[in-house]
Amino acid sequence: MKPSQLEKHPKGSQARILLSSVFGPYAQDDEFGSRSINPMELYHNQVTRAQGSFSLRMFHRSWGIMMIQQNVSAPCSVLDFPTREAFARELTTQGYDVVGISGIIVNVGKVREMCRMVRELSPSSTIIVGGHVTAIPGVEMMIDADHIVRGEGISWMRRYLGEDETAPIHHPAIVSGLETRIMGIRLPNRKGATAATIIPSVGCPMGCNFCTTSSFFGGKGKFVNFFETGDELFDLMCRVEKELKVQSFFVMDENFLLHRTRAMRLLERMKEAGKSWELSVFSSANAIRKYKMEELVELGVSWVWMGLESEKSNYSKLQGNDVRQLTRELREHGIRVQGSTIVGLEHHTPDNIVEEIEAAIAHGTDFHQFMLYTPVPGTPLYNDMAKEGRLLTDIDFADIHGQYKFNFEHAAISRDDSKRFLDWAFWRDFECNGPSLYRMCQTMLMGWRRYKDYPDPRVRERFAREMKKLSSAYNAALWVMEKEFRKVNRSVSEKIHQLRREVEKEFPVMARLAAASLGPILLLATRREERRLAAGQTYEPPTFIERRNWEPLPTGTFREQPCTNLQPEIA
Ligand code: B12
Ligand code: SF4
Repeated sequence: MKPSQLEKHPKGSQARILLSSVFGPYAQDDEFGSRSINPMELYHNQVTRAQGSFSLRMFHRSWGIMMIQQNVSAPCSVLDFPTREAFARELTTQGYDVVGISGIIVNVGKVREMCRMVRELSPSSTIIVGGHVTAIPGVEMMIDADHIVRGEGISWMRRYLGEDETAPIHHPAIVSGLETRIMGIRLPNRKGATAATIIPSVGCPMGCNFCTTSSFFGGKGKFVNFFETGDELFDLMCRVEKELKVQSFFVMDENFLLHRTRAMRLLERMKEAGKSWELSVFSSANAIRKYKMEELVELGVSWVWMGLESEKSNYSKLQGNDVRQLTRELREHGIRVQGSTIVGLEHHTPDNIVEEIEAAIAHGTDFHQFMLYTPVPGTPLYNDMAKEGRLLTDIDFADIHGQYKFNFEHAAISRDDSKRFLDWAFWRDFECNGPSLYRMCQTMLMGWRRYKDYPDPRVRERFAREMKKLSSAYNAALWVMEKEFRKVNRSVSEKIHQLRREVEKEFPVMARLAAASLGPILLLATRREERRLAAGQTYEPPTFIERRNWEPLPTGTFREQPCTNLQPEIA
């Protein structure tokens, strides 16, 4: 929806804006749509959730609203991961003209409640709702908002404030992950220790029919580029490198490697400037195949998230590729692979699904995401299923996210069984392949052995950096995993032992010392974490408030109101 002249805010760039994500706590079952199965975590939510204390735990900020804040000249606050109380306090103390709420489909109950709170606590504010939640057909009837913004939000907000929507995009310096935790140890939030997030574009032109990000930003053939060229990206990365003291970047682009000209220009610039950066990217297998392994390695690609859909499905990105071979090759070149497998495709039956999951697991990726085949509102798949009358109509939107049960009538698999197969897939991957941390160590060692004498010093430097971790803390972790995994799968424990020996062969003093001194401490922390998790421990992100172009209200202009009603009105 484009705001017309009439829809521009009367105060333009003088309007005081609040942009908020939905409120927590998240990892619990509640009436607003929080679900314990759906914590505000990437890995523990959908990748390593069966890995117990070895699961990688961390939070990611709400980048969409951070991007919007950075690209308007109006005074603007971002409130991330608020409690309801923090949201109410902000509404009653800062005199906002505009309140923007960002959510995805599972959050619709919270968005509704936040709109209700704004109407009550800040009645003169205009309410704007954006993000994937707006893809729900008929969302206008579910929430009380003044504007519902579908698709890209920076240009919409600029138009709404009467600003230049074609102005270049300013990318904030974003620390990718927060409060990282593994094996019972919370890693310090040290400057430079975590990658920076870079968002070159949104959407994906491939247009797979189930893909919500592709359809949200225009569907097949369409996407929105924030940074068109490798030069622009390079300049941005240099700035962020300086600001955050990072050499590692999480490139948040659904199919980064698809844009080969941009990626190759970035590589040229990196070479000229001697940048030994590492990049974590999302890419389809077809796009990866457009590069030689050495090109990927020189570009710094050290982690790739790639779909592994069944060879029997007809998602075109895999055709002609032997993805298992590709995975092996990537790992042999030191590139960690995060596979993504859809469980419950149309051709799956109780008779073939186990075999299909086993085939996915046999790729031997470092990480493995499993997701249920899910018609998500707004996608072509959803529309097709609706036409066929196969959508289950009594499913709460909070449960439509692919990590619980089917939201449609599957030809051969029941709803309850969909959950059983999904849970089993996560468990089976863990049981057969071991903790992801161990698999990462394997890949790192392969990369180091292959590239430690590589002619390009940038590449040697990158692998040497990884070895610092592998020869110290990670080797101690291997010692613990070897011990703890004996009770899960003896043969994997043996393999971890072998790997540890290999690491100790490469770094005899350092690695042995680390295992002997750090290992026992890590073992205690791991066991304590296991007990905590068994007792129901969950983790929540901290609340952030960040203000830009901000001027506090002159005293007396805005009277603080008490937050009268935090009691929800549940529809
Ligand atoms: C980072 C991320 C997360 C982070 C959390 C982020 C957060 N703080 O909320 C983590 C890892 C925790 C996470 C969790 C989940 N996520 Co998530 N996540 C993403 C991811 C990878 C990137 C989001 C992003 O920053 N994109 C880049 C920014 C620039 O785009 P954007 O957020 O869409 O914002 C733009 C517009 O939407 C719009 N906009 C957004 N907000 C607003 C607000 C206003 C006022 C306006 C005007 C405009 C506007 O403007 C922005 C700029 O153009 C996306 C995939 C993707 N590529 O987008 C999935 C995605 C958003 N997640 C998704 C899902 C389903 C989940 C989970 C349910 C897990 C799961 N089962 O998959 C959980 C839910 C967590 C919860 N309890 O709420 C889906 C949403 C599907 C849908 N249609 O609702 C996505 C699209 C992935 C996918 N393809 O399935 N996620
Ligand atoms: S290739 Fe991946 S990101 Fe692109 S449309 Fe298909 S599923 Fe979505």
